[in-house]
Amino acid sequence: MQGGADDRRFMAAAIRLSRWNTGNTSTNPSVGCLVVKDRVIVGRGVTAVGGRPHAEPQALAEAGEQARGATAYVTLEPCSHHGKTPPCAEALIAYGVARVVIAVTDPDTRVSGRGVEMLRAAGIVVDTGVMEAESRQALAAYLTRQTKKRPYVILKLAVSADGRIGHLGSGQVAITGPTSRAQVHALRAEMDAILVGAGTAIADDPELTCRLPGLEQYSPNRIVFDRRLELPVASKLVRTARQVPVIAVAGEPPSLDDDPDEAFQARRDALVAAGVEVLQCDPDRIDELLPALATRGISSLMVEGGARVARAFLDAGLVDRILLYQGPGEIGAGGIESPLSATDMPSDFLHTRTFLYGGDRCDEYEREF
Ligand code: AOF
Ligand code: ZN
Repeated sequence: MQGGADDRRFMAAAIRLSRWNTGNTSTNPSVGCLVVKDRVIVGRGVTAVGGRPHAEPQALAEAGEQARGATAYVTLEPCSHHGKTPPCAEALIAYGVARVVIAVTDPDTRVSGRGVEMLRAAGIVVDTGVMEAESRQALAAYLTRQTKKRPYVILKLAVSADGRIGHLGSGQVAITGPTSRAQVHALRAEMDAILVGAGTAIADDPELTCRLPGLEQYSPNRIVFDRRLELPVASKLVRTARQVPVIAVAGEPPSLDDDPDEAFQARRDALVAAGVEVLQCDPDRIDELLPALATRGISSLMVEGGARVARAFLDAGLVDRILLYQGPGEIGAGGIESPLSATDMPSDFLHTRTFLYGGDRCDEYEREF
């Protein structure tokens, strides 16, 4: 483990600070920066909502003259490139910082090591790898998109006490209580996109937005696997498509023989006219869809339903974290079996945390990252 106790303590605080804007700086990561002088925090910065300004200039501005000779703790290597803002490494040099402690080096090809080089060339002491694992966790969406060219994927499932996730044809079933639901809405605000299958979208008519007061503007893009473009124009998703984007993932348009009335084209035109974006990509090719989403700037994706979609993501090995909510009630015969339970977790997932929300339980499982 790198760094002394003080370094780890301040880096832990910088990581906590970075979480403030997690999910709302995309495609930029939410980075935390603390400027520390004589063991006192004199400046704090977190990447602003929207991605700019970066963390360091904000922390330095707060520290002002006190930055001279101070130590800066940064959760990601300071940038060295002239992007939309000047390089943060230059700002650290200009303010006269004596030492920079970094958790994770930046895989962005415009940076990747050059930030550290710039600082060292200016005579600044640089230490890297302090609290690296914890910071990688906090930067998981950014790092996944940068290195795997796909979004970080969370699979969320809500399962009844008798192992079912809903009831065929009867719309939304309340499996978990209000505390869990509020927590899921808070998580939605941290995600760039949320995905459901057409079956769930049609049966449940969900809105998939974040409806917690004050967080509404952070609602994720909503994606529906809708091979035949059956999402009704009157659905809540389509009716709100101009406020919060909706992407319908359609399969190949049918040939004229299969679609003599050109009904598919008509449905496509109606959805597009209502503000829905139609993305043509075979819903069975998740391995092709995810890079296409990453190219559009989506770094994190929550898969919310239903059973088939969940199974497809699991089978493709394209899930990074599983949140398994369990409610106390039973659904009974005729309910849809959960595609997953605590006893049949894929072996590469580790049980990382348990949360108790009212009468519900939520178990988190993560793949080694
Ligand atoms: C930092 N501090 O707080 C963040 C950094 O588009 P630009 O010009 O804003 O650059 C985006 C890149 O900047 C991004 O890919 C990553 O390498 C870095 N993000 N760097 O020094 C920060 N958010
Ligand atoms: Zn920067």
